[in-house]
Amino acid sequence: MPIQTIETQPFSDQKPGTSGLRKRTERFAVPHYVETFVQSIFDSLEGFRGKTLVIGGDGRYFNDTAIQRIIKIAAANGFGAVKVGQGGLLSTPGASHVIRHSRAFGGIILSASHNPGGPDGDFGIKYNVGNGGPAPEKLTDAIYAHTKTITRYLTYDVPDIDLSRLGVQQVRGMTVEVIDPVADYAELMQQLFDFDRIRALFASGFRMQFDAMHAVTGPYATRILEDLLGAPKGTVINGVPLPDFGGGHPDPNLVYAKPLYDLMMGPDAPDFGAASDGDGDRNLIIGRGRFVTPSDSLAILAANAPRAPGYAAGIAGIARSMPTSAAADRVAEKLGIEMHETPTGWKFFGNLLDAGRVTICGEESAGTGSNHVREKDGLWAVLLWLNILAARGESVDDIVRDHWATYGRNYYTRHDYDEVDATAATALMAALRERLPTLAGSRLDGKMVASADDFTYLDPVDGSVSGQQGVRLIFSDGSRIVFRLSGTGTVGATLRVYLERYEPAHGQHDLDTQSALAPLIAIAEAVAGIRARTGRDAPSVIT
Ligand code: G16
Repeated sequence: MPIQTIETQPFSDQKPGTSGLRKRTERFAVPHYVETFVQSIFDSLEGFRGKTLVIGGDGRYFNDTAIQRIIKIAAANGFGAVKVGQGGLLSTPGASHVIRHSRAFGGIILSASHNPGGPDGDFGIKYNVGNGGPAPEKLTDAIYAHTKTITRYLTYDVPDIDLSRLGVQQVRGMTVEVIDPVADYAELMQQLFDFDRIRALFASGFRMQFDAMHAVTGPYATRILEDLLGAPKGTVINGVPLPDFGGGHPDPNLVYAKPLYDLMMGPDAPDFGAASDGDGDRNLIIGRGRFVTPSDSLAILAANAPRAPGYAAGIAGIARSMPTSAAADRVAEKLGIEMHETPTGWKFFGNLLDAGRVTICGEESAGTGSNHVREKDGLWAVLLWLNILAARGESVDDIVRDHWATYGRNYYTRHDYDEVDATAATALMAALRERLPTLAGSRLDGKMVASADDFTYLDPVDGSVSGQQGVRLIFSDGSRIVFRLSGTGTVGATLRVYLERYEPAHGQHDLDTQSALAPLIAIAEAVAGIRARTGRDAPSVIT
């Protein structure tokens, strides 16, 4: 059967964002839309003939349809083999591991992460390179350039693969291996963590609830927590992945994981609560009566990592995205290790991890991970917390308080204004940028602005420069306000305002976060005119 060359036309809206191409599902359902983007990816790559491509997704609506099309396009373009998760499932960190472990050329991950799924929800396609990490900007720029000039894609008119059957099938000359999505990943986790110790913790009556939010981590968490670590059945809730995530919003934050939060703050709270998102790379950590912010979690995990066997020799360095709180910086300073501040987006950690300059990375957007893969990893964070809890024999609350007593506390919050008019949001950012030169050195509500800039990142490994990564106002007392537009929204624009204030060791660590940051919140409004420009009285989501 000959390769089919299908004529197509460029779509004007296929520019990858913070993490691949994310759009409404209905957009991806437009004829040739998926094919055009996937062919543009392949047209941007060199040297993949005969090599392996990993494919998997978070199981959302359209996952299987997209996978079948991608398999045929991969075969027609000359890939030698595809590894695909059974049922089309692979968590994002799971896919990253399979790419690395099988020395694949790269991988395609289908997900819109924490965004809702279904015909009226969102979908996404992302390409990961051979190190298992998201394509760097150079490559996403090349993909975008191809989407603007593409005229054809290659495919085969062959029957679909049976994604439910483990083992090898053929698409013309290309082998398609349907793999157990969990097996390799579970093996890796056993190398990193002290499973015996965590097993003993559960055996001693330690209680946990893990909310898989009907998303991809269900099978991973059930196998690892309940089957391998002996947590009681029912520890994992909402563990069956569903195409529409059960109608929910698979975002493990205090808004969408509210039932878990309420449980953990209630009288019958288990010892430990956790959740992950649609594709399994984000995490939410809550102890009995204690929510741990992602920024604090990064700092605490970095400080305690050597308690897990995989990190017993210590960590080389820490990296965080610029808007993430500086809590981890204090840990790095104390340990005398490298600390890096990168733009938002996991792709910026890849070079630092590959060069061995950092071991642990994290972002305020509920992502933490290490050099074990090249994606953030929700279940990894949960297991490292469990390992630390087992090793220290203290509660989450005790560990958090002890951390603040040692390093001080970075009060931190993020205010999101979702689905704002894109023109208004762009104008707000432009106005802020224009004011930057006069803001530095001025006083805002009595607070001295020590510096005001638009963050530019110089990658210390490959020398690449990424500009316009967020407007930041840094005050003389170390507090910060950062403004940026999200690169993952699918409707209008999402304005993110990040606010941070440092309270030193043995200071006041029990204030309510929003009250502690109220003066900064007022300054942010005054400086950016959020209400007037967006018409919004309050953020849509506060985390
Ligand atoms: C993605 C990226 C993260 C980023 C987050 C938020 O996460 O992988 O690096 O921090 O989006 O980005 P933004 O602020 O631009 O919306 P995920 O979990 O959505 O893949």
